[in-house]
Amino acid sequence: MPYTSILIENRDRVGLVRLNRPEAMNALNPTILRELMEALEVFDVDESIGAMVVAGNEKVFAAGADIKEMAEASEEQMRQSSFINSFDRIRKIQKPVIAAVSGWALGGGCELAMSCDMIVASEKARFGQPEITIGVIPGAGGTQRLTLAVGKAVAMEMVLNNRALSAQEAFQFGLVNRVVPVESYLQVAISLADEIASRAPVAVLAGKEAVNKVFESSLTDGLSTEKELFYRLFSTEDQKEGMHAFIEKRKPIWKGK
Ligand code: CO8
Repeated sequence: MPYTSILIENRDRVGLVRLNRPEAMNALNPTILRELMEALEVFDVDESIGAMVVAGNEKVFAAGADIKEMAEASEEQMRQSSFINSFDRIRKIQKPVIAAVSGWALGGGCELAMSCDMIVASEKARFGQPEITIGVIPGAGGTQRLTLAVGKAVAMEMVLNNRALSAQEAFQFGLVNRVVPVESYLQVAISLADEIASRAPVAVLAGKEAVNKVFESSLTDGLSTEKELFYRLFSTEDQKEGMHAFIEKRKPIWKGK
């Protein structure tokens, strides 16, 4: 089925997904979320793709869940809807996903950016959790991921009092990886993804898995997962190739196994 709310592109080894509901500030409804997750899942199993970028446009990354479609929902309808649960599908993506954010990343849009592995922000990016202004709270990880990223003090202000962060503040608080001019933010994100895609593929997946483990476990469990993944890499050809290439002072040729 052709997508109606996203645009996808292959840029060499990078799979690019652009949210495309400009008339609604890229508000997230069940269709756009389903298409986004499907596209990421297709790229995830595509051997020609090593990393992905999720972007909006210069003015808006995504202005959150679609308020117009959600306004009349009952508690039961929200519980039964696959909407928020489908958001979780991004956690199963194994390859790195970079959010390229310009303009507003609000509510579910901020949560989507934070669900990615890295964020490249344009100078015009603004991050916020304005749900309190419409009588709710974040429902797709905003209270958890935001607090882990920026700390309790800033997260409380954002969630309880609609404080939005400029790109520079988000950088200072450790929410984003880099802040670049609007003209280049998408290209910078694609180049970063491309660079990662050129690295040892099995080790890239292991690195992502190990870093993400920190959000789900005690230090003891996390260290043990990391060690296990580290040991397993010694059964890959790429580990031998990488280390031999270093010793032989040449560039490694990765096989992805
Ligand atoms: N939902 C539906 N429509 C929206 C949304 C939205 N979140 N945001 C903007 N739009 C629509 C506007 O209604 C408007 O439509 P129309 O032209 O028909 O009136 C159009 O987009 C353009 O918007 P504005 O005229 O408001 O544009 P501005 O440039 O003046 O303002 C803002 C841009 C600041 C982004 C503003 O639109 C705004 O504040 N939007 C709402 C932001 C918000 O409150 N987001 C939180 C939503 S709740 C949420 O995300 C909960 C997450 C729970 C889990 C999510 C899982 C995915």
